[in-house]
Amino acid sequence: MTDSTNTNPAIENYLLEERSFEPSDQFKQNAIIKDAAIYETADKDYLKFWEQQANQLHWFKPFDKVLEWNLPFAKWFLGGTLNASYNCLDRHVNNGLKDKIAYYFEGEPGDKRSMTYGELLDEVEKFATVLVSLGVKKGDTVAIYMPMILELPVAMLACARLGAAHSVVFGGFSASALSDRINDAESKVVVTADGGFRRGVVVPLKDNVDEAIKSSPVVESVVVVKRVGDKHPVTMLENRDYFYHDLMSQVTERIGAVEVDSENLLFLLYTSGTTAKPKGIMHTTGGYLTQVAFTHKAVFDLHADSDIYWCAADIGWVTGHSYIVYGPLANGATGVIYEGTPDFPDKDRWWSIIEEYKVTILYAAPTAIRTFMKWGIEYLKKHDLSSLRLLGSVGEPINPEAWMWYRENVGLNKCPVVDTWWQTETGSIMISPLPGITKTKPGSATFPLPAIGAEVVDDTGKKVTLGGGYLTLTRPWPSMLRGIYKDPERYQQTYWSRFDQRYFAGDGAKVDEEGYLWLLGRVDDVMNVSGHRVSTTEVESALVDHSAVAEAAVVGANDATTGQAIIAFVTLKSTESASPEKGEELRAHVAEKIGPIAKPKVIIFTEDLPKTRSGKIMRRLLRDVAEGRNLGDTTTLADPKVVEEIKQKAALNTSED
Ligand code: 7RM
Repeated sequence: MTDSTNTNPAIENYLLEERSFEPSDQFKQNAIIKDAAIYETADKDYLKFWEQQANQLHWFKPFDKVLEWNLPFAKWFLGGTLNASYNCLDRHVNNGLKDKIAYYFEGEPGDKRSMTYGELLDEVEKFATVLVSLGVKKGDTVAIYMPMILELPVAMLACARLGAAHSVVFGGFSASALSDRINDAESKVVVTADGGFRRGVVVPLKDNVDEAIKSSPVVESVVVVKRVGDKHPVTMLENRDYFYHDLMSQVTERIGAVEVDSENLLFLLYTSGTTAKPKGIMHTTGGYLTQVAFTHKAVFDLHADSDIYWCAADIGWVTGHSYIVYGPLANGATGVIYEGTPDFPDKDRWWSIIEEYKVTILYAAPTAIRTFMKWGIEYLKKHDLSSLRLLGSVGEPINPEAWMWYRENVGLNKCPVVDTWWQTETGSIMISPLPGITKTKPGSATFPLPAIGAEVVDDTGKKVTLGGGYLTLTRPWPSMLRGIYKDPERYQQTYWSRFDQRYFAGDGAKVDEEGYLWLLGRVDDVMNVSGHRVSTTEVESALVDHSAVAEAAVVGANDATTGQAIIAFVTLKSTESASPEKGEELRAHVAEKIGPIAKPKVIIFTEDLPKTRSGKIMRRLLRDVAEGRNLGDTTTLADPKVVEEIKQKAALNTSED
């Protein structure tokens, strides 16, 4: 944890931010939560608060105990039984919402589709039957590797319906990353598609699955949704590979929701940590659903009968799990799902979607906002964005400039902006304004939500009331991770050992005079590139996996658009020589091992890497070197000057140990 102080001037600037915005009277009057007393009430008895929220769900059997807490192991709503898919679907259909739209789908090529709650339930019941016919049962883990199409939430909910866990692997991950996740979770069934569309090009998902299975013998069956069809034919292996539509057309039986324990595993989601091996984050049913439903309603001020809600994340990340699938469906919302990128066919695609579906709530990442700033407001001006009434941000710190731009140009100065801090591990939003109550400041996620304990502490674990330190969580919360799959030791070690009795989030934060929290980014070896978590160690091990590489050190350098950019310092084996082509080859190798998101933006070849006496790579120094260079230059460099530069700096910095 050597990088606890952030020297990025852009971040220092936002701590001087003095603008603030009160919710408008009109927004306040109609807000779902308008009484600030909720903070006090929740604080007085946080278990009672969560009990009340849990009781908004449908339980087959009511729980008899709210929390059992053996730090760091939590169990919520003990003795209760429920089903997540029942809560998201059957409950609404039984309450007269059968014909309400659950999702509007917009494919990248422009194809459109919508699904009502009734139709979604029907599809999920059928697919649950299909999964049973493939041998899936309660306790199993199904891998899902799909584009952003409606069959993705269908597959997730069908697993939940059976009490089986899903393990969704982001469609941008490579065959090798997919294989690792399949093996760790021991998934016998993989649900995928022939391909997905990205900027008009087919992403060959099924081909990647075929490749992954070569090193994942555990896989017995593959279900393939036809998405791209003739544009990219796939090979189907007999008695292993089945087309989704063929299996679905044979279904006559419908599977009812299986009653599961509150603590039954709902899903695994792999996330990058500080080592090369991604962690399988475990989320269970009752607590997770309780908190995603509450936060989705409270933070986005969801009026389910009139709002059109669009979370522009990918379901392959936790934001999509919680705020495209489980939160919105548990609340009976109408959502939009868009398959592709914001610049296809042109840079106004998002604004045209907002205009077309009359989107009222938009949830997006700062990196997207900064990209739109770069593209210019002419793309927004072409469209009517007046339907919007609330804007959310997630995934990384949002600089005040981007926050203001979002508020002024997308929100037309009338929409509250909620900057929401949370993690794969927290399952749902933890720090955020309540839009009908909180005075916001551009760049601050403001305060912990009701019932949440969040504090900044110094190096020794002492609470900081003004100034900077480490973000910690002081109380258990219902949607907290229940552990790391098959590795309880690592769970304890990663999150609960740095500070006594506190969850260590891995983020730096500052508290201002009014108690507002300002998140400053990671303090560990995790980079945040366009809102995606990438581990430096993971990229390093992908690089050294290449036969030409002797050693590699990877750092995240500040980047005006993507937040951080991946910069790799590489020492080649003595028989190899550095060249732009070699750099390209290494970048391609990383994409193959992990996925395109992990590709270094720049590779700097050096003869040596600066190390401490104990042999640790001096990353902070490398980051300084990287940030001192013109990183706009994406061509790979073989530059002897860098070595000199590193050496000189190292001479001044030998104390970093
Ligand atoms: C939801 C998500 C988690 C990491 C987290 C932070 C960073 C997320 C914000 C943020 C500042 C925010 N899950 N982060 N939200 N930093 N302000 N509003 O992104 O597991 O993929 O990443 O993302 O560093 O630890 S995640």
